[in-house]
Amino acid sequence: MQHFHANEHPHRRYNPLLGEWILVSPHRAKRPWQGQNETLLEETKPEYDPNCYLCAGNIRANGIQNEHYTDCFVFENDFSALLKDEVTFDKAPSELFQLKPERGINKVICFSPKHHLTLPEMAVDEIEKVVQVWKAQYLELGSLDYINYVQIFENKGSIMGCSNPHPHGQIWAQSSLPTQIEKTQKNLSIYYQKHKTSLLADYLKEELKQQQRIVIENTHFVALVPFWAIWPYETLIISKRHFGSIIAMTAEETTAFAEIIKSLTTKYDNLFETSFPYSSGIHQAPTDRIAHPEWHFHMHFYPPLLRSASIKKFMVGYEMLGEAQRDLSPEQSAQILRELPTIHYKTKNL
Ligand code: H2U
Repeated sequence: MQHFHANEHPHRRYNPLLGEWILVSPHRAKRPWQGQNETLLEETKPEYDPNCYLCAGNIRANGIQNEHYTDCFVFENDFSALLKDEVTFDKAPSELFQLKPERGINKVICFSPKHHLTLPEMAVDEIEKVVQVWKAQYLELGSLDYINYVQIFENKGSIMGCSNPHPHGQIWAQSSLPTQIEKTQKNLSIYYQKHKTSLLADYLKEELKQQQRIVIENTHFVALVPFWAIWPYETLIISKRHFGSIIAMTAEETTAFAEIIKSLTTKYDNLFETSFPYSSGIHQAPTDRIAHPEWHFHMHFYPPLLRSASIKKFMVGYEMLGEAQRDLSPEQSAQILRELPTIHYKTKNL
């Protein structure tokens, strides 16, 4: 009987943040591919697009004019998924048909007035301004009495369902903890009560010791492929210091956070020499006016691309019915990302 080797034998790994298992099949990474092969058109975009609803001074779908902004611009989503209005509700509780009203606010943040840029192509001080806006929004929305959680995220690329290439992200603030946050909070709390330490601080210490899944590191943050990653090039940015939310970040940490976002997303673009699509988002303490020593600031990047600018991983079949599965090991992905340059491919010959 062969002895188990994580690079050769199928195995399951545990995600301690969500309390879920994933299946890793490293022996399958070399299988031939005869499936979908989409072609991506990378057209050059103008710095200003008169037809873009996010460009400065342009008119949005509902007739409102955007400010003539010069760095970031925030507005309330004209097609919000959540509404601020309070409603009366007197439906009797039912075990199998549970329902409750949900209040919230949705905002859109333009990262830059320059239509043709994306985060990796922006300067660190420009990304830092985005981080400052995230801080201000977390504070402003989180201080509303009916807002208990603020989800900051970016959907990048049409393959992720993003409706416009103009650099932008979104914020959804709401009364309840969304499912992913509720699960994460439960697991962080159990760990904190047991060990009196932060789960992610302990995890990061071990990752820095093992040096197998680190992609990039600076004085205050580490970007790594988590041991339990499900997307081929999924990463997690973790703060080295244990703090619960973006408002606890010092000035130095804010700059370091902007720097690591730029370096990581540049590596992503360099991987297949394309504007790398992903959904990314910050996970941090709820704003429910309760102390949350268990929370540890982190940012997830979930990119779908698998083997080229056009071939993505599908979460289908067994993954919809059983559990998430990957072929390329997180260690192999981390090595590939680690070895990529932090100079953007579009600028290397300038
Ligand atoms: P996505 O590209 O990730 O879909 O985000 C764009 C958001 O912008 C989307 O939620 C909003 C959409 O509702 N939007 C406006 O608020 N005003 C507009 O004029 C068009 C789109």
